[in-house]
Amino acid sequence: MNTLLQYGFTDRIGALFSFHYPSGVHPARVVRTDRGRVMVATRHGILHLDSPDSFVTGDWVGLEGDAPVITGHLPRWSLLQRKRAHDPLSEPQVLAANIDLLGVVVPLDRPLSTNRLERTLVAAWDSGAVPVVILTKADLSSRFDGVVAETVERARGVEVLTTSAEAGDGLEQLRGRIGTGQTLAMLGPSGAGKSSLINALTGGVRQDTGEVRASDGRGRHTTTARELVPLGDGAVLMDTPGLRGFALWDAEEGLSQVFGDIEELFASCRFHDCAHETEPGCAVQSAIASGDLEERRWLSYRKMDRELASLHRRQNVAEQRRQGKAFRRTVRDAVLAKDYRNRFREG
Ligand SMILES: Nc1nc2c(ncn2[C@@H]2O[C@H](COP(=O)(O)OP(=O)(O)OP(=O)(O)O)[C@@H](O)[C@H]2O)c(=O)[nH]1
Ligand SMILES: [Mg+2]
Ligand SMILES: [Zn+2]
Repeated sequence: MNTLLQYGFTDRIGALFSFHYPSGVHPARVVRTDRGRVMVATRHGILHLDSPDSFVTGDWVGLEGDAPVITGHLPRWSLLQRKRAHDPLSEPQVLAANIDLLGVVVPLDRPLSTNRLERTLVAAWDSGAVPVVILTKADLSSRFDGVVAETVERARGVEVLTTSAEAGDGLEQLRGRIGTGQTLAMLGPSGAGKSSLINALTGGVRQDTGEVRASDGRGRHTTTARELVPLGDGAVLMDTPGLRGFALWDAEEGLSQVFGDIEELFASCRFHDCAHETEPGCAVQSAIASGDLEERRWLSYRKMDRELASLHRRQNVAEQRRQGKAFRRTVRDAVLAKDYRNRFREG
């Protein structure tokens, strides 16, 4: 099997390339990026190229020339992105492209972090990929009672697969979920066992793994780059560094996917502009009071909703500032032009 097929090339991708590029442009896929360098899979093997930072792991790119350069990428059918920590307004950080399945990895060697699970599911749905929850370290599941059941309940209909890289459990099922030409990216906290699972699935020691710290059970951020790993048969995995947090970027659709039941309640509030706090006839507050809606879940929704609202407010302010500057520049140019014309007339 040629290298490109191993990295998920299919007839469909071939057709997209013929549609978007003239002949003479060769298809390739970004396997990994490293500040100004990219590693790409081509029909003839792996290449390391210099490139601007506009390409991300998973991209299908066009190569041109004898000393090949990347000339562009195919439209992305899924995109995982988040808000940058220190540069909140300009651009999101794009983590990965063209993922079909997003594995939300939940380790069974620690208590479940419900908020993290919900937030990751919001981002996963929003990317355009289909989320699947992957429980890892099933051999340690007796350490904390009820995490499996709790995860299934919290995942609300998203498929949950249970695995153990150590004992070899659930590997077949997971492998069976990734079809030819499909890519599954693993997303989860450091030390969750993402790289170990990839090694178990490929039957090698391709990805470095690291012990969790004895003191608090957290990982050591062993994996440092997003990287595609072929499984053979054209199924592809993406290993990613453990996430500390995940600040959302324009993720309203993902939020509606995960919390659709809450958003449906809004229509039943007495006032159409209900803030769902102390208003009489608030459907949200009455659902909490009757036990139909868990207060923790409502607070989790509200936190993410406010985060997105504040992002948009700041984006709008930045946009207005930008437009104001452009307007002032136009006025100034017009004044200068008039001034010039007048002088010309006088002269
Ligand atoms: N008992 C047990 N330990 C596991 C299993 N999978 C992984 N581990 C251990 O968990 C630790 C962390 O595993 P990694 O695969 O490095 O975790 P990771 O999610 O890739 O972590 P980062 O790269 O830091 O994000 C290692 O010590 C693994 O040996 C498992 O199924 N069972
Ligand atoms: Mg890792
Ligand atoms: Zn209300």
